[in-house]
Amino acid sequence: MSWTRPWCWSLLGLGLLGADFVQAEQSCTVEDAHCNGEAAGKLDEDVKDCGCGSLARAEGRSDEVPKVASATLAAALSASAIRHNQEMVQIPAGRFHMGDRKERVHFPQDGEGPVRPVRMSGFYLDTFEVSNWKFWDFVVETQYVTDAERLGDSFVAEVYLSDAVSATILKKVDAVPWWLPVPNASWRTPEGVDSGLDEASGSRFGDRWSHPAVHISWNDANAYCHWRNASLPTEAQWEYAARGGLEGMYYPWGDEMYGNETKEDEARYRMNIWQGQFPTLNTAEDGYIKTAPVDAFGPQNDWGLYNMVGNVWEWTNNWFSPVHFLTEENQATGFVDPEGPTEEELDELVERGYVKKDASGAFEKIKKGGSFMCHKSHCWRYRNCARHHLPADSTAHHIGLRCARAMSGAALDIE
Ligand SMILES: [Ca+2]
Ligand SMILES: [Ca+2]
Repeated sequence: MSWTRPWCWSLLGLGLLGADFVQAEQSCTVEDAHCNGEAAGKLDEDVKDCGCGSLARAEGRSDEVPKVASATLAAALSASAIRHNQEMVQIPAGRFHMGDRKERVHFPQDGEGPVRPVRMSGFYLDTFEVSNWKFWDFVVETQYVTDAERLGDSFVAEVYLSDAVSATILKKVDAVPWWLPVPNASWRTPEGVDSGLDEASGSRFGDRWSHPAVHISWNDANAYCHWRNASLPTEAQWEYAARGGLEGMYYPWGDEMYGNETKEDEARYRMNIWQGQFPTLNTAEDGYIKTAPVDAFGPQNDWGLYNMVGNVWEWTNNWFSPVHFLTEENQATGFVDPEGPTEEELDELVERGYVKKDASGAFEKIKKGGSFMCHKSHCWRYRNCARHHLPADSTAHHIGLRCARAMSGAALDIE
C-alpha cells in the first residue's frame, strides 16, 4: 500500500471561470486575483500546513458505503435518539456574512473568502460535539460499522501512539510523516489495538466516554445524524451558528484568541488546540493534550454552543469548492440557506480546472472548526471562516461531528 499526498491545487487561472462572479466588498470580477480569496496572496512561505489534507485513503476504498438499516430509519425514533435530539440549541433566523475579508484570509486556497451575504432560516444545532456515549447508543441500536472499522485502519499522529504500536507501522505519508495509518484505530480504540475509551479498556488519556467520538468518516457522521432524524449541518448553518450573532470575527467569541486573564488563569483558554511546537511537543497549556470532554471550556458564544472551534473537526453536508458562486444577484440579495455547490456545478469546475475528484472519482466534503491538533504555525483553522476538505470515507483521530435539525415552521422569515 502506498500513501501519497493528494493533489494540491492552485488558484492560478481563476480568470477561466468567467466574469459573472463578483466579490461582495469591491465588486471585482473573478478575473481579478483577489476574488475568491486570493487577495491575501499565495501561502506565505512561513505558513506550514498541518497535513490534514493528506489523510485520504489511497487504497482500501470500497464502493460499499455502510448504511443504517433502512428498517431502523423507517421506525419511530428510539428513546435514545430522541434524548440525543434534546441537547440542541435553537438558532434563530437571520442574516450574516460568511467567509472573511481578503486581508484576514489566511488560507486562500481553502476558499476562506470572499465575504458572502447570507440569509438563514432558523434551525437546531447540537450543543456539543457527538460524544462516545452518544455514538455508542447509535452503534448498539443499529449495529453500525464505521468506515475505519470496515476498512481496517485510520490516521493517528505518531506522538500519541504507544511505542509498541508505532513500531508496527512501516508506511508513512511522505509529506507529513507525523501522520500514520494505524491498523485497528477506530472510535473504540483511538490509538490502535492497545488503546480504549477508559482505563479498563486501555486508555492512556483517561476516561473518554464524554469526549467526542473520533475516527468518524463523513459516511459515518451522515448515518448517525439520520438515525436521529437529523442531518449534518450545511457549512452555512455551521458558520452562522459559530459566529453566534457577531459579525466578522475570527472566533465565536470575538477576535482575541484568549480571554484577558493571565496565562495561569484557566479562563484564559476558550478552546482545545495545540500549544508548544507542532508536531513534536504539545505542552497542553489549555489542559488537554488530546481530546477534551464535549462540554469543556463553557459556551463559546452567546448562542450556547460548545467546542465549535477546536477539540475535533466537524463534518458538514457540503461538497468542497474553493470557488463561491457569488453572482451580482446574490451579492445584492444574499444567498438563501445555501447548501454549497451541486455535483453538476462541481463537474463544471472540474472541466475548468478548479476542482479535482479524488482517487475514486468522488468529490470531497467540507469540515469545519479545527481540532486539538491545530497550531497557529501550521493549521490556523480554528477560525469561523476556515474550512478544510477530505473524501467522505477519510478518518483520523481528530475528526468528529455534530448534527442539525430543521425547525418546524421556521422557514425564512426575513426579507
Ligand atoms: Ca490542547
Ligand atoms: Ca469542534
